[in-house]
Order: sequence, then structure tokens, then C-alpha cells
Amino acid sequence: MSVSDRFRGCLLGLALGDALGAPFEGGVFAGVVWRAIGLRSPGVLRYTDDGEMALASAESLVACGGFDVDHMARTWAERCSWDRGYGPGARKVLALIRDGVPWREANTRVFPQGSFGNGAAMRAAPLGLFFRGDAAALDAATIEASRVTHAHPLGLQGGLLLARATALALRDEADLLAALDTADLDAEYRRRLGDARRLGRALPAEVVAALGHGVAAHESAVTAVYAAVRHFGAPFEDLMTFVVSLGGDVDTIAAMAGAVWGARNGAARLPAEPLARLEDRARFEAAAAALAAQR
Ligand code: AR6
Ligand code: MG
Repeated sequence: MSVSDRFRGCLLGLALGDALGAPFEGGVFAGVVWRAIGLRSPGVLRYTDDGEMALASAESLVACGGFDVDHMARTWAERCSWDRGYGPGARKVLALIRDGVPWREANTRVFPQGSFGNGAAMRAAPLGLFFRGDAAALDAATIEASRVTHAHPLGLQGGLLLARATALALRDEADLLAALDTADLDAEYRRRLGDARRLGRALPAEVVAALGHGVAAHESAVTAVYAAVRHFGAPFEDLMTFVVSLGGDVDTIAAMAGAVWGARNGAARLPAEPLARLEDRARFEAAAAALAAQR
């Protein structure tokens, strides 16, 4: 399996997970509203804020030939579209940045300590790809990128966890959950990483009770990595079925899990049928190919 196939697998896995998970979120009413206003047409698998921000992250890395936090922040703010289901805090912070407020000020305007939502984690995989060979640079860039909208330590560390998990999956780390359990992480993460290693093939309800499935980063980032690792040797569809069975923030958990699974298994193992219907598939592939060519 080539490096570029794994890069494509990661970004396509993220977008596909997001798009396949989205209809399971928000309940029946939200689904009816989206269809009524034409944003969920039957033929297209539409991605949400997870896919939009991850694509913007990857394209910013490509455009700058490296990590430029101000360019990335501007790119996120300019592209943020109201109809992609952004978290309410993130949407406001991005609107402030678009209106010219420096991100270092905007990031504590909604929540004084910053957001601990999973928004930094859901978009972190491209940083894991780009900095896969340099752990210190990966950490520094991911912390800075996460801080733009998710300055709370738990929000930041969610980004760190997903960027690190992506880099570890790329190099076939044998015990990924153990490798992620490092002393610099908050106890909220370390406890869940310990639990995740002991869960084995537990039932969905037990997984949710131990790891969570919420919009907070510490209640979904470990859950997603656990789901990916559990399905490394299984088809992508089985991973999606499992994530849907967990409930909660399905699209974001599926996006994060899809990215890690894809970095390990490559694009060739993604299911052809849903992939053919993925919105902007060619753009995700082009961004992955350009990232793979750079480093
Ligand atoms: N204090 C209290 N509540 C908080 C805090 C805090 N410091 N931080 C976050 N929350 P947000 P996201 C709660 O808005 O992380 C979308 O569906 C608060 O209720 O920053 O970018 C995405 O796809 C806040 O609104 O958004 C993700 O699935 C919420 O956490 C998900 O939403 C989310 O934080 C999170 O996106
Ligand atoms: Mg989403």
C-alpha cells in the first residue's frame, strides 16, 4: 500500500464517515427540514462542517507549502457555510475572525476558557498526515491550529489525539491506543485511553458508558480512535455500522474514526458505491495527493 493511497484513504475516510453519519444526527425533524430545503438530495452524500474544515486544513497546507496558522484560520473563516451544521460556538468564533477580529482574541469571546467541543479533533487528520515523520512539529502545529477555535485544554488535546492517531495509523503502530496514552494528556483522556484498551469487543452501550459519544472532545475523540482500531481488520462498512450503533455525535465520531481507519487501510479498501456519491470526492483526493507529494 503506497503512502499516497493512505493519504487518500484518510481524507476520503473522514469525508465519507462524516457524510454517512450525518443523517443519523439531529433526529427525524432535522432530517425532514434538510430534505425540504434541498440540502439532502438523494443522489449525493453531503459532508458537514467536519469535512469542510478538514478539506480547508489540507488545502491550506498545500497552498502554503506548510503550516501557516493565520492562513489556515482565514481559510476556515472564509469557507464556513451556515448550512454545514457547525457547532454554535465555533460558528460565532469563525464569524468574528471573518469580520477581522484576530483569532487570538476571537477564540475566548464565546467561552472564556475556549471551546472543548470536538471541532479541533474532527479536522486534525491532515496535520497528522503532513507532519507524520516529526512528532515535535506535529504537536506544535496541531496545538496552534486547534487553539484558533478550541483554546480549552480539552479541546486542544482532542486535536492532538487525532493528529497523533493519524500519524501512528500511517506507520502501522501495533498498539495504537497504548502509544496514544502519554503523560502530557489530561486525566479525562488518560482514563478513557486506559478503558479503551480494556474494552475489547464490548457492546455499544458499554463503550458509550466508558468512553462517551458527546460533542465534547474528551467524550468522543477516544471513542472514535477505539472504534477505528477495533475495525482495522474489518470492512469500512462495519466501522460505520458500529459508530451508528453508538449514537450521539455520529457524524463527527464517524469522521474521526474514518480518518484513522483510512490512514491505516488506504483508499483502495474504501467501499466504491458510497464513495462514488461523495460530494467533492475529487477535491479531497487532489488535496491528499498534493499533501503526499509534499513530504
Ligand atoms: N463551556 C461550556 N460548554 C462548552 C464549552 C465550554 N468551555 N466548550 C464547548 N462547549 P463548539 P465544535 C459545548 O460550539 O466543537 C457540530 O455538529 C457547547 O454546548 O465549539 O466545533 C460538529 O460537527 C458548544 O456549543 O463546536 C461537531 O460534531 C458545544 O460544546 C460538534 O458540533 C460544541 O462546541 C462540535 O463542534
Ligand atoms: Mg458535523
